[in-house]
Amino acid sequence: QAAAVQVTEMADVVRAIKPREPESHKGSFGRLLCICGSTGMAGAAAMSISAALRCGVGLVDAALPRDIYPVVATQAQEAVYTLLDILPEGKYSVESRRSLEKSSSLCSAILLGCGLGVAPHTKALVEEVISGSRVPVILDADGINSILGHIDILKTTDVPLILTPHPGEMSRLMGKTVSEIQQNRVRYARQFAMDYAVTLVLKGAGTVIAAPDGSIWLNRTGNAGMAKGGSGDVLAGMLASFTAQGIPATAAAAVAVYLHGLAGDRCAAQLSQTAMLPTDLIAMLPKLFLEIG
Ligand code: NPW
Ligand code: AMP
Ligand code: MG
Repeated sequence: QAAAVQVTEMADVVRAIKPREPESHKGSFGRLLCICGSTGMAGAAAMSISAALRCGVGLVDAALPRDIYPVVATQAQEAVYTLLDILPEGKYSVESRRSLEKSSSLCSAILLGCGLGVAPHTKALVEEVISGSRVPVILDADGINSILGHIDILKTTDVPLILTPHPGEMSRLMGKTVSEIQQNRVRYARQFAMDYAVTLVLKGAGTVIAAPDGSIWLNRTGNAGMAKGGSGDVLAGMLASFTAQGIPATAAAAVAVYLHGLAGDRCAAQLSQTAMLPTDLIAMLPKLFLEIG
């Protein structure tokens, strides 16, 4: 029997997003740990954190290298920060590891990988987080690049995992060419999701979301104005925010991808596909949430 294929609609978004009860407090909306950013890629951290904040999460705790903290914290003032120091021998300091453990023990979801780089110390951290997390993990960008060659690490955990590869990342994950992936997007997304029991978000025009049970969500929002560095970091932050708030993995992915694309369509109408920027997607989110009510 063929697994279900559905197109995400606004009604799915409205159903999934938790109303903010009058008596609620920041603890009611989850705590997201973002392990993102590296020297030279502060922007990926800033965009993912800002996007997460604009999607309603109660608190973002961002763990990042000390040298990029000033610029990121200026962009995202609402987050709290866990500063990481790397020792000359290429390992995190003992204090950094302790702080990371504390942050991990408090959070309700972890976003891992936007602009993280693929140095040995970050690769080792990615493995540890995947195997040791007690909360859902969203693996994007260098989080995905860090597990190439030992993808079976995904099978070492029972917590929900969500991977968000673009076609280039998917081709590396599956050992197929980009054109093979692009010609069989649903098939490869479903195969990977079922083989590794993860939610797989295969990005690009017509993003495909595959659930561990093989069911598929197709997305129809979005446009080529989003084909710019940083768009994926915004999506990852949005998805992680919804996951941290308790929306189940595959629904969170469908909702985030739909709203990310819708923000893109509104930006294109107001700013042009040529001039719109990934940060404009974040700035558009409040208008979308006003419409959702
Ligand atoms: P090409 O060039 O088309 O032949 P990478 P990345 C290939 C961070 N960022 N869509 C493509 O081949 C990210 O978070 C930081 C996309 C190319 O070789 C990551 O940590 C920013 N790619 C890190 O940079 C803003 C496709 O894939 C390769 C493709 C690296 O991420 C930018 C690109 O993938 C960025 O988000 C397709 N449809 N088809 C910041 N401001 O801090 C083929 N490719 O090498 O993983 O690079 O995505 O930029
Ligand atoms: P990344 O390559 O990680 O920065 O992610 C790019 C983001 O922009 C993904 O969410 C893509 O689905 C989206 N995107 C890029 N190009 C297009 C396009 N032509 N149409 C729709 N969405 C796109
Ligand atoms: Mg990306």
